[in-house]
Amino acid sequence: MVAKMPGMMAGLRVLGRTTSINVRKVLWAADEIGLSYTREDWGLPIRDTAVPEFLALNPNAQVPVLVDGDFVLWESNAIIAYLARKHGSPLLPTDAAGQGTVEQWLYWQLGELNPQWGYAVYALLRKNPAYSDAAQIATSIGRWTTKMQILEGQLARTGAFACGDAFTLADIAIGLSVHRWFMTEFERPDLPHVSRYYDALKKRPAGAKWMTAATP
Ligand SMILES: N[C@@H](CCC(=O)N[C@@H](CS)C(=O)NCC(=O)O)C(=O)O
Repeated sequence: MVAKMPGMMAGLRVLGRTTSINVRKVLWAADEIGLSYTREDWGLPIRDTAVPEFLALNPNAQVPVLVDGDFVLWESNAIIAYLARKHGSPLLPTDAAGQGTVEQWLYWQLGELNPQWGYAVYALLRKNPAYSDAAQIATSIGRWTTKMQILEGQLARTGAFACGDAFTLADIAIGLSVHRWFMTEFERPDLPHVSRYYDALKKRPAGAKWMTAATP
């Protein structure tokens, strides 16, 4: 399937299924920046990425991949940073400290927060019977909760978004993670700042568009 959007720029291609949390980061960022793009469905179960045509673009066989003319980029957070930088978007501040803070939370989202939920999400959201070990579910939830409490503390400090008063790229990546937290059925501890943040992100048109149910 190829989705077309009106906008300022021609020739930008996003490869990846819309059910992927990492593809959604790119689509949300492109929408916030106001970019035109075509999207091509890749990724299981829709279209296998382990084929030479796709592997030539990303040897990891993973989505998303961005193709911007002759330039190819993979890794979702690198892609959204590239788009913001290329188009001079305030989603990525230009001062070193501001940019460093956004990147800190982007790295944290991929390297610290995301790895914790795997087992719990396969078990409780995807209902995959291969993930039915109660002890491993509990461990995953415990580690995930510890990271979400770190986010809760940060949001209590800023009173607004992940990096301060302004919405940035970090909120796209973390917002989709927070969406996953709320989509997964378990007894969540009350994290009022995370709840308030989730509500604020859903009020953004692009947030409401990409924080939708199906993220298998
Ligand atoms: N670190 C990579 C992870 C990419 C990733 O895990 N992609 C998953 C979808 S969220 C994937 O390609 N899975 C295989 C498939 O969909 O066929 C990124 O952030 O872009």
